[in-house]
Amino acid sequence: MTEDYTDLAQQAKDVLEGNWLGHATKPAPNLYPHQWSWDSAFIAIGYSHFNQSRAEKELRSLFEGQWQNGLVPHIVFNPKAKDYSPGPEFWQTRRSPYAGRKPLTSGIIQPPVHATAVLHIYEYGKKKRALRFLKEIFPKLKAWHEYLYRDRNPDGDGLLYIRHPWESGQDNSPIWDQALKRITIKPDDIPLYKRVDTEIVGNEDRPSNAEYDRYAYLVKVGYDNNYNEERIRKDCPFLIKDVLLNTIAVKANRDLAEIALILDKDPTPFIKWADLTARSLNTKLWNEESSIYFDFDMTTNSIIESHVAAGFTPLFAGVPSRERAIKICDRLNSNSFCRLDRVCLAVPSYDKEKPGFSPNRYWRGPIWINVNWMLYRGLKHYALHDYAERVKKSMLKLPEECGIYEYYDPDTGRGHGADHFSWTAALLLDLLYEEDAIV
Ligand code: 2M8
Repeated sequence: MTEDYTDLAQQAKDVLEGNWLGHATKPAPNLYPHQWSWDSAFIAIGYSHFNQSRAEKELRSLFEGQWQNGLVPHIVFNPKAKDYSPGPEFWQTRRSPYAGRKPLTSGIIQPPVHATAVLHIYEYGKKKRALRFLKEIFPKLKAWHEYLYRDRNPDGDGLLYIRHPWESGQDNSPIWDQALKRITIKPDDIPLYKRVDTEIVGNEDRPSNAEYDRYAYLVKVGYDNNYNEERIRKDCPFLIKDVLLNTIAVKANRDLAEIALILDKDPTPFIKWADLTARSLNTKLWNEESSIYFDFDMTTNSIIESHVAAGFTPLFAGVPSRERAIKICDRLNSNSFCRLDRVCLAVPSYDKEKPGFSPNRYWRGPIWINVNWMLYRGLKHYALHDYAERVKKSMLKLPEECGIYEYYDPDTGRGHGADHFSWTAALLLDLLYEEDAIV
């Protein structure tokens, strides 16, 4: 790259520094004052290029919240932050025999990007130090993946399920619309909660109250069942095999197998899991007509035909055949997403031509940098360079021209949600370092 990105890189580092809590990095200054699981993995990927010790600390502190059954919670609460809802008491994790008392955590998961982040630290860090970290974290990563394939894989097909929209990381994605609509709850069944998110960013950028009622209710299903996964599975009206989470699991298993090899341990279980999940994504969730992978609803035993960008992320884990990868690229290169021959930015999170598309409402249309980062790496893997270049350019242009935001309007590029957003900064840095754009 010819342009000088030193200033932009410094801005991104300043964002991470500003969000540093002393033990971990919060996703954004006000909206997200705790530590989030997949955010921390993306953040560690960014740090791995210029601050190895921070990258390690980030993951170490997240795994301090790991449950005894291996579950890595989606939030590890920061005791100093009081103004986030739902807070630690809402989760009642003490009902679980596996949850620790300190630090307090939520009771659900997020996509397992962690092994990928750890391998990144090894690849870019000082080897001797990284090896010590690998040794320390390997048993924890192993327990985490064992949890996923033991407790979230009831059909044995390697397609892990989520039991809350927050577990996918894509809170109000259109994927969940039908499943959430089916849940009819009596007002008494909704635990009391207070929304603070809409006091910080615009109402129009965030999920609706009806969605929040259901999010709160699904948390209750977890604690009412003492976080016993077998009981939750029988009781929970929301059980979905999600493409994004499963894609990330494939990649994480492949990376954990690499880590095992580096440590002279047996990589076989991780390779088997990766192969199993990849095969099922291909045989069960691929849709030939629309060139996309769709989620699967376990409650109705049916495919959820929702055309979201996450449906193309299997590229990131090398899941599709080359033929399918080319079809995916053609679909991306259309009016529904982002055409190469038109003025358009990166890939929006939802098909622009489908009902319910919104350029600003969170996971229902805006551009997210983490999804584009996965697509970029996937497209490069399949040597689909033209499209990969477009995605890369936008990933640089958006933060440079519009600020380091949580998400962006796909038409105007305007930033939405939280400003100074950590994973946007971290993945931008990853891109700049990988492309040797920082001197
Ligand atoms: C968003 O989710 C949280 C709930 O977990 C929220 O809305 O408060 C999502 O975008 C999620 O993917 C992300 O990890 C989290 C923190 O950035 O925010």
